[in-house]
Amino acid sequence: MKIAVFDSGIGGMTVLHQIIKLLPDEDYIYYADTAHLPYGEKPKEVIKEYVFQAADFLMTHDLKALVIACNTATSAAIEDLRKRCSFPVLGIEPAVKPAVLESEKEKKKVLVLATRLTLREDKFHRLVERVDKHDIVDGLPLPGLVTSAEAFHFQEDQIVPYLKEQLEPFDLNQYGTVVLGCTHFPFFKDSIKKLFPSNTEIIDGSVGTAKNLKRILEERHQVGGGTGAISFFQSGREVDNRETLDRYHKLLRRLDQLQ
Ligand code: DGN
Repeated sequence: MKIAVFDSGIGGMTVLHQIIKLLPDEDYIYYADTAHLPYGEKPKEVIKEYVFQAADFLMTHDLKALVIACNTATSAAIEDLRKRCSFPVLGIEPAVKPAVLESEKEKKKVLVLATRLTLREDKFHRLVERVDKHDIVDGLPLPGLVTSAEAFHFQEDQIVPYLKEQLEPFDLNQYGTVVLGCTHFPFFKDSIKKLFPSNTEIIDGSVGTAKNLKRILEERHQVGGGTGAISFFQSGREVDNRETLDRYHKLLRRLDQLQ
């Protein structure tokens, strides 16, 4: 049985990377819905349809769990998706709670970086309402980072000018924590970190999702039994192009260096 990890593109790799660290003896499917990328600026109902299509394809494989490694897709589709699946379906959402707890201690604010859809959806507003009692959470969409990641443009000299422009209206000294609420963003953690005061903490939710997955599989006595192999799919087709596969493996190695 396999664990499937899904995203619109390469962002979910940041989650896959955390999962592999905790669960190395599994077989993985990484599914990128590249035909419909990017998700973040599209209507919720459209995203839902894309996620259902991908899940229908993934269900033809023998899955022990499906991880929606995309905040946008989780926000748009996870509740309905769970009703369609007979195995555990895990999602990811911006790590607002730990960020608020951390920032409150220092009388500082929280900045959530995510897609427009994630920031606009009820799921996010309900989460903020639950934990943000002093109105300290701000949000900022950064669609340019998704575009850059998908073009494999990670160089600081390309990213920092964009980030500076987007962060211009904000007083960066007031933030104690910055939440990476899009799975594409951890690729840019170093560039983001440099723009904030040195004691600002950068938080991302992928570790939480990986830990949850491990706990659920342990409870179901389903840990292990694999070889650590990953098969990659793009919108329903297995990737067999050597160059693309090399790029994907290189990305996972890049993440080893980042964290
Ligand atoms: N990686 C996705 C997320 O976490 O929201 C979104 C990327 C996109 O398709 N815009």
